Amino acid sequence: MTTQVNTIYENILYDVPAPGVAKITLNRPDALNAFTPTMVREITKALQVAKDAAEVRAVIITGAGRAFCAGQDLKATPEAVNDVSNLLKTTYRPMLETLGTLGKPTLAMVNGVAAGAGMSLSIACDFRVASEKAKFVTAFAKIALVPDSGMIYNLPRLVGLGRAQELISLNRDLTAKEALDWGLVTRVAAPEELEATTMQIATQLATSATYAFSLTRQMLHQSFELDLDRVLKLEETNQGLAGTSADFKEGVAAFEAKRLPNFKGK
Ligand code: T3D
Repeated sequence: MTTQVNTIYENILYDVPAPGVAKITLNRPDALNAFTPTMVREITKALQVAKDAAEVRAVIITGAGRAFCAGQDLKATPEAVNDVSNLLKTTYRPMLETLGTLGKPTLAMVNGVAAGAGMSLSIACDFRVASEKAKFVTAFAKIALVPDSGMIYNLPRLVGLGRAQELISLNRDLTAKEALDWGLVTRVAAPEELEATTMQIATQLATSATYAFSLTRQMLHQSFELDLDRVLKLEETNQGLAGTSADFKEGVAAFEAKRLPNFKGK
């Protein structure tokens, strides 16, 4: 049963389409869901709502209509033209920080083109499930900007430096199939199967050991900056935390009883 919770938003929809799974839909289909400052603030707010809701244990971000998101709205955002740096600091940064510290798995359901900061948002999620019709376009070089919204952090981590450079500087389209081959997306689905495929993965994540997931995610991201000694220390600390969780007890009990675990994310 879908629970609609979208009355306070102008540019997005927020609903809970299945137990434990929240969905944020960028909802300016006539503008390919291009970001306005209002939309970016609303995504941040909806992410915070999902973070605070104990029953939500996975979050999907997608776009209405034929696009995922065309990046910053280049036609309708006077705020952006005046002070790009301040726009990033006051709108995009809080969105990316909230996403990065959500403590719950995030999935971009990439239904169509993801360009500029729209691509950045998709690669800031933990997983990407792409429609066969989706494509990824960095877009920044074409308008003489540098990548933003975390693209410089996330893209080389996902595809390596050479491929990141190619995508950014040559600004070539990356099809869904290529994105799968490059490890940028987790799964590609036919357009009519995109929702079901994404929901299946989201539901699996929402019933998994979410607390261990959030510790693991944090460790994976930190691992690029740490030497082996510090990684081993981090493992000792976080395994200490995971090892005292209710989910760990449940996991071991389920193993011994040869049944499926019933994880609560704690
Ligand atoms: O202030 C700041 O700018 C700082 C923040 C920066 C963050 C960023 O995201 S910068 C990057 C901004 N995004 C872009 O540069 C992408 C521009 N769009 C495109 O490259 C292409 O439109 C797409 C690859 C996204 C899609 O191509 P396609 O062929 O599927 O569609 P189209 O025909 O190009 O576009 C359809 C319509 O959407 C068209 O309007 P029209 O002519 O039918 O009235 C097009 O102008 C409009 N549109 C597409 N992207 C944007 C947009 N309108 C406003 N802003 C857009 N970003």
